[in-house]
Amino acid sequence: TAEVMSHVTAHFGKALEECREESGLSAEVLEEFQHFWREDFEVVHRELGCAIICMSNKFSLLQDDSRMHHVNMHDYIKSFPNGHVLSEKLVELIHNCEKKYDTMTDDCDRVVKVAACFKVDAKAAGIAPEVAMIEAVMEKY
Ligand code: BOM
Repeated sequence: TAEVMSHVTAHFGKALEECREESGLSAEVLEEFQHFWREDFEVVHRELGCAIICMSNKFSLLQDDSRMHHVNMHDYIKSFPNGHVLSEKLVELIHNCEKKYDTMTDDCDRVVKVAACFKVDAKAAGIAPEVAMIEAVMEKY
């Protein structure tokens, strides 16, 4: 659900500042991670892909090939309030997007495509959070 997704985004987004330098993602492109979900934010920058890889690695959510670690992602989502209602759906959506871009060899380029696909599909599935929902739970993390 969008409510659970707001918690996940608030928590995951806290890792952005630790990853800014090594990813090269400027504040001009993305100031706060929750803006990822804004209607007018375009998920297109290679540096965002690099940042998502770096952030995911802080929580062991990726395998060595920079694809999602299914079990760890499942457990991570389940750790949030009502996470069990979202975990399977989220892993399915992300994996479906990974399959579409599997031939791309540059990890940062591929992951930003996967993230853009995930944003579209999460909206369609009704689990995309509003930025205001994320801001309401930011202080919990
Ligand atoms: O193949 C690489 C898999 C990358 C997984 C992350 C994709 C989605 C990242 C963008 C949105 C994040 C919002 C919340 C955190 C979800 C883990």
